[in-house]
Amino acid sequence: MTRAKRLITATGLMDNEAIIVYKIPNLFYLTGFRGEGIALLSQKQQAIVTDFRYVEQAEKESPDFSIVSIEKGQSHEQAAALLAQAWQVDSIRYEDDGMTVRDFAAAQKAFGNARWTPLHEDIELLRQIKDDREIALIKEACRITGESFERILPMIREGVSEREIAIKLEFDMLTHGAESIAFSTIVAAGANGSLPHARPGEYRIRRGDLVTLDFGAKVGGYCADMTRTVSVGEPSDQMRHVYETVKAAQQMAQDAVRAGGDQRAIDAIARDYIAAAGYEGRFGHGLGHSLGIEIHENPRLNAVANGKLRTGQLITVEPGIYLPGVGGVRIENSVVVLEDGCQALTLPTRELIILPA
Ligand SMILES: [Mn+2]
Repeated sequence: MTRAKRLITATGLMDNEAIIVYKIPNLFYLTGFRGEGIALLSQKQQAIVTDFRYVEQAEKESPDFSIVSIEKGQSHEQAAALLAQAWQVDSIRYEDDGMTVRDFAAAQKAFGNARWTPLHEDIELLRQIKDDREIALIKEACRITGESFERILPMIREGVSEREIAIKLEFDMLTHGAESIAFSTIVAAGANGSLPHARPGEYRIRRGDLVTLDFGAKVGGYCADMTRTVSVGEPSDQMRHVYETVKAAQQMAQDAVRAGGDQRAIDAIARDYIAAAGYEGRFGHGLGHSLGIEIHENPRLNAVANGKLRTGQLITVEPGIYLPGVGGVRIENSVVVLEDGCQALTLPTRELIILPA
């Protein structure tokens, strides 16, 4: 069954209803189309409304859909409304978390008296469980990401700037099979390591610095996400202790990931361990998030999560400890949830790598 058909079944769509899709990640997921436009899906017919620039591409990428090109002066909403009329659809389900107020007003106007019902997260719920093809793409993205990390290690040494490392890392991923990078690369050295989302800057590495690298490749529209922290020269006893604490927390939490695993309880495993080691309050973000077409997807592993993991979900396990003015450590694997455990797609070692200064 196609993904569009699965969505139609999952939402119990009636004959007089259609789903309108604006969000680009949802459009790609449901249709395979990687351009811009909107989709209209009914029980019997499915179309993509786009413009001249993308018609040929849409025909290639989405052979199961009729492709409608807007005419001069016509809006996407007007073209979609004509389809709805032809399909005898008078009730529309829409992404209440994804349309702008302006799009919504334009659509309501174009569709006349149609009834509008929010989808909530019906499409995102389907996206949570990855199929074999999606897992293969994420696995490949993770493989490239891990190999790029290992290849650029020799250039991480005293005197090199965070920015230079980020550029080399991205260049390496892009020249080894990544179609693009999944998100802005983070490289944070020395005291900058206490900023979980530091932007790589002109700071030059000094002997004894820990360097945190958080980055990912994108392949076939799917993201990888990995973090490692390495030491340039011998780290201080304090940062070595921080590292070993994060490593153990990461391992324990990852070992607890399985179908049926409670999302909040898994977060608590890492959080409680870090607090008990003397770093209470120094792990100020959630343990993990899902990923796929987008770098941050549901489900999450955090202190307010409510739910249990399911087979086929992707999740990151990324505890950290951040000491303002001193530095930080984060270790992150992306894993696939299995019936009785999980499989890490991030392969490089989690042991502390001490590079020659
Ligand atoms: Mn992450």
